[in-house]
Amino acid sequence: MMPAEAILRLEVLPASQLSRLAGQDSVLGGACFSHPARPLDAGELPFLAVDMSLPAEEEAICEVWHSPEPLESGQHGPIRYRQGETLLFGCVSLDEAAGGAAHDARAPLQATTEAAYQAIFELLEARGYHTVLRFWNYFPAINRESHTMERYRQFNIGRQDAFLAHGRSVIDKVPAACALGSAGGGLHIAFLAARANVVGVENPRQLSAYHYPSQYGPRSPTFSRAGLVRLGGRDMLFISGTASIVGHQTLHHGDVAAQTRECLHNITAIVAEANRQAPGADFRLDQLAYKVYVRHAENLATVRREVAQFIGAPVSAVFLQADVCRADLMVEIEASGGHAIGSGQAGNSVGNVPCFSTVP
Ligand code: 3EB
Repeated sequence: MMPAEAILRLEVLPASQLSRLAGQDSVLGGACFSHPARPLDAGELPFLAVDMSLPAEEEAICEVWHSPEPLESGQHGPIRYRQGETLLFGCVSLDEAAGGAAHDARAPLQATTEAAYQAIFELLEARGYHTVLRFWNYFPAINRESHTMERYRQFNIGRQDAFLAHGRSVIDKVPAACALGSAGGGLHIAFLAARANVVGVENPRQLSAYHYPSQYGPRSPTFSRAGLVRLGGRDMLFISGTASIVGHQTLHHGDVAAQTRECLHNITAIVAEANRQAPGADFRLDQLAYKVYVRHAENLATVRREVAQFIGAPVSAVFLQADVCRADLMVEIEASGGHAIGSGQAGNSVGNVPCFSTVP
């Protein structure tokens, strides 16, 4: 007997192949990365087109989430989404210039972020999806100062205000996330939500980000180190962007190889913590799908080598060039596991994506 199809599958493929997905019923949505951002041929499917560079030899790539449940697409204000009975994927792209009225005291990015998150929470409340598994946040010039504050810090205020406005906790029970600098364009947010309970996983090596002291900004970032959820009989883990931070401090200034190893030590600790909280799950580093953001393109080969050496097995890994949310961070790594990985043609097991894999 064929094994039951996984309720959630991640596929990574060249953007040029996106059009062949338009007819596939299983597509929830996703994000495509290229520099400059390319217009997408995704029909009504919720896909982000993010302006982000790839390693020179690779063409534009897309991350595509699939689910075998019957799915329907919809739009709620600026948000495009697609949902089944269990899962909802949505995305929103907003022009910052549109954020805030002329007399608004808030910085435009703060106002736009708050508006985007308010719209997302309204949609989730209307559709009966109360759990977000994962947010992805991308906006340009993340480390640039404007309105007397670094833009990442402006973003943190807007995000937290929207959580508070919707009566959501800003500590403990918060979703996994990442926030990266894109090369241009507006504010892009994608999210994966579920009708299931998610457990926040913290990293014993790091202070929870929602408790960061005010030296990193007037509002702490609203995210958990990872989210753990059981869907379709399988435990799944969504690991937030993970950097070279121990406690709340950046380690290994200027040493990208050491920063990469520190990221992976942190991910190892998060995986151990997840396995402790879900004893049957047995998450393993070499079974996760990774996304690696490198600040300086010239460090890419070094980061690739460190990731390959640390994991010691071929894994699905997408490499992108992006600014990270602290000026002294040179690399950030996110990961997920427990869902199926790959094209779906070779069954539902976790597999490699050869053209994007790191081979030790
Ligand atoms: C850190 O650990 C690195 O603001 O959503 C990682 C993951 C980081 C998510 C976010 C920021 C975010 O603080 C930065």
